[in-house]
Amino acid sequence: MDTIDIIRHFALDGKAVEVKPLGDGFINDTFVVKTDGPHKYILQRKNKFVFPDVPAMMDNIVAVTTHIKKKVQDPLRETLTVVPTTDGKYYFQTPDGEYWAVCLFIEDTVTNDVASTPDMARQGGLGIGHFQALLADFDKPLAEVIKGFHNIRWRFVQWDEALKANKAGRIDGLTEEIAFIEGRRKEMLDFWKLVEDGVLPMRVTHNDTKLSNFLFDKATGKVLCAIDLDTVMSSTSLNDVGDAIRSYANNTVEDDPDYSKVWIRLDMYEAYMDGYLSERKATLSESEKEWMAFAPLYITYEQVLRFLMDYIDGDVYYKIKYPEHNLVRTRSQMALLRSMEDNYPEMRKIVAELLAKA
Ligand code: GN1
Ligand code: MG
Repeated sequence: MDTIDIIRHFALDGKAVEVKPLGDGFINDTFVVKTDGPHKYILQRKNKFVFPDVPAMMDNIVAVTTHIKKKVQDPLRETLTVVPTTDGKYYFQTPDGEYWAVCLFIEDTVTNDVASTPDMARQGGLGIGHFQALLADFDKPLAEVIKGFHNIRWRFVQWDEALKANKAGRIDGLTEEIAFIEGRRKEMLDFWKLVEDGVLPMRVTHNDTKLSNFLFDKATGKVLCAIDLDTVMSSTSLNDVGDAIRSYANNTVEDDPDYSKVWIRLDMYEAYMDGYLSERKATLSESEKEWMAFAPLYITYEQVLRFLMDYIDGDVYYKIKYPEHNLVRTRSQMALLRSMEDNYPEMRKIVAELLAKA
């Protein structure tokens, strides 16, 4: 089915006149829809390989955005608005089994791939801090849309299987990368055990907090809202911080093939944490404060594992732009993790100082 035929199944205000591809997400296919009415819309084909239960995922998104809308001044701009189909569902399924969903296009906004200034990083910290704060009293159960998404114990189950299967026959050339993963296995499992044991609390989290998943207001440069709510689930709020730092505080893009350009910028880290903690400081537990600085190391490690595992599996999960893309992503994120490890004492100090600040 053509995208223009698909969009006709949604309850738009006006008639769709043009559907054009937008951006280059790794997971879904995204289009912007022009109409003869007052709004533009975002049409997405949701990746059913990544999201095995799209209806449950859409229910999560509607529940969370409905909650946020009750609390903000401008409910059409400060969170996503899911647009139902003409028969009242939050997705449309084509005869070939693909799932499509629509939300309002939020005008006069920009997204960024790399934080260009510490103030942008501070805005990002405010953005996710605010998102988590708005959802602090959300008490409905959320579906686990991707099993064990940021659960490293589950990732190791997948990893061990991937190594054993060696589907793409690539393992022989990966001695250094595999040793990198294995050498840190215990440290990462020890961290995750804190979540499993309830030492670190479960909260509503976004789970994909890279910079490009936030809209910034074009006029003010201030963060407006979190988008890409596909992975909203219960997890530790630390993961949202960790994943954000992985993108905001990287000196370059996540797949830069020039690894000498990859390092963690502490000015960006400090600014991000300043924004985040200003929203969340009062409600964080002692254990969350204690482990806050470790979060970027954990998530960057997980990302190394996921990119490398996909390379080993033959590039089945992430979209790639060239044959070695997943390996370059792996190595680039390895360089980032090394830089975080070198700077970990400094990161702890920054968090402690910000927490001590009135
Ligand atoms: C994917 O959906 P997108 O492209 O924003 C991935 C994230 C990774 C990210 C790496 C559902 O994010 O977990 O961190 O790529 N999302 C999913 O850029 O796997
Ligand atoms: Mg995403």
